[in-house]
Amino acid sequence: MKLYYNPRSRAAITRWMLDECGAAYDLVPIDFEKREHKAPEFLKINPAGKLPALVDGEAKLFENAAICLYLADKFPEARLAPPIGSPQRGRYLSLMVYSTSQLEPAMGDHLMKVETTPQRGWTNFETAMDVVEGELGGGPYLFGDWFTAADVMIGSMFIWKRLWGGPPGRPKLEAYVDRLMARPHMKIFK
Ligand SMILES: N[C@@H](CCC(=O)N[C@@H](CS)C(=O)NCC(=O)O)C(=O)O
Repeated sequence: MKLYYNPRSRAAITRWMLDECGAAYDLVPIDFEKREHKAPEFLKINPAGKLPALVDGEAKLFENAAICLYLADKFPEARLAPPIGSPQRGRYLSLMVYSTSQLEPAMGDHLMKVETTPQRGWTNFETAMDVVEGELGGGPYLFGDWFTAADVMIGSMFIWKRLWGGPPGRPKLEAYVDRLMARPHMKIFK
């Protein structure tokens, strides 16, 4: 597999996921300054011209949530996803999509100090944090003791927020970030 990569990008999330899977992969550096992510060859892999992008043989993938879903299913031995047919699968899929469709834009609004209007399709960040705290329950992860790809996707958002700077957030979510950052494969933005 080839991960098109820049350490200062969301491709760090994919790299973390690949390492949690125990996958073998090569990094293909992409230089944003040189606009390599807009080059015709790269657009054949990700037509949106963004990182991350992953190539696995004939398969070309973009969007972190899709890539993490793909990897979790490709490496079942890593036990990073409830299998198809298991009762937890629906909640897992929902959390994976929630991470990019609601949590990420809500956090983006918050960090950029932009008002969140419900017509856009996502909630404000306070509500998103309520949702994640509720889903975490007693933790330590979103599925109790079981670390899954949903923790990679949802947790990455809060890791990113911490790295962005600013005052610490809610204690329960900060403790979650501490646990995630202590994982041996956590290279995100390091
Ligand atoms: N929703 C996408 C977001 C991808 C994204 O915005 N990537 C940024 C880097 S973090 C990028 O490539 N920006 C360069 C650009 O848009 O020109 C995902 O999660 O994969």
